[in-house]
Amino acid sequence: MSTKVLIIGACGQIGTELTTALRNTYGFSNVIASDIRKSESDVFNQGTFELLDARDKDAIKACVEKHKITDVYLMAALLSATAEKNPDFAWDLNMNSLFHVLNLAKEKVIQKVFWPSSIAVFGENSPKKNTPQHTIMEPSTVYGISKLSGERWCEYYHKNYGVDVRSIRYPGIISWKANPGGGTTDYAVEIFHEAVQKGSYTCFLRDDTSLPMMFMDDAVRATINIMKAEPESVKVRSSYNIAAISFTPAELATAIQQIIPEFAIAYEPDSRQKIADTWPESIDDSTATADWNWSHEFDMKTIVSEMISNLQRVLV
Ligand code: AKB
Repeated sequence: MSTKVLIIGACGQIGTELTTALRNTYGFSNVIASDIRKSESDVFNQGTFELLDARDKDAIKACVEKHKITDVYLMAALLSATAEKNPDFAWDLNMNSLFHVLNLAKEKVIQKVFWPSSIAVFGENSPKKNTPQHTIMEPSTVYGISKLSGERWCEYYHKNYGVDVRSIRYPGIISWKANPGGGTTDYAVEIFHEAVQKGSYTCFLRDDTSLPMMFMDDAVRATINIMKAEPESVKVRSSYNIAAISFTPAELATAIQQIIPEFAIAYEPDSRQKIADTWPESIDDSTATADWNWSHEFDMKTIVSEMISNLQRVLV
């Protein structure tokens, strides 16, 4: 059977670029983008788009049947900072959407599921540096708890019902095409916008807060590659650690100053600092490398120059 993709939550930061990459991989007519609202991005005027609430199983099923979908990428979620403000809604969205899609796969209505997890599954008792694939996981945020629970359910559905579900733990994702929303790592995108537009930025994390980060192109490639991997090489059915680089806001500011020397940064940590303090500084992704040949391509220097040159082109 040929691959026909539905992306749920396509208008978010990752979904927007994943939609383009999946269309390039499987063909325009084989990729359906959906979200609760259509964003202004041109990406969604170029192919089929459906309005879809990720919490509505009947609507997802109807959409899947209408378009003869084989693979679902479930990108809808409330991220770490927003989820703290609205725990009930975050739990409802993050968990029930996953159950709906896993159950459609269990019922053999769809063949394959991609569901993103996050470095937020780790907590203050996990090793901070080079956090291993398997370790203590005691998340203290609503988002982290929902992602760790989701991971356990993914593995359960795979082991008990044979569901082909695949997942990676995204670090903070840096991109210039669509904005992130509601995350703790969002500063690493905002900083570029303000550096280019205003020449200064007030960071909501402390200067020495080191977090794992990745350029969007690497994140999208990891997502497509794990979905294309042979089923037997995807040995971890909870979620894989993947990694690229780690830096602090101060290190990022210094790298930006190499290109924009007058750029100034100030620090006013807010409630997101408490979340960042419980997350890893760096991630060991050797299991993903061994199982499905994962490795990142973009380093700090390339990311900074890509971000600044593209934002100077589209914003100024
Ligand atoms: C967030 O900051 O909440 C997300 C994530 C790391 O999952 N970007």
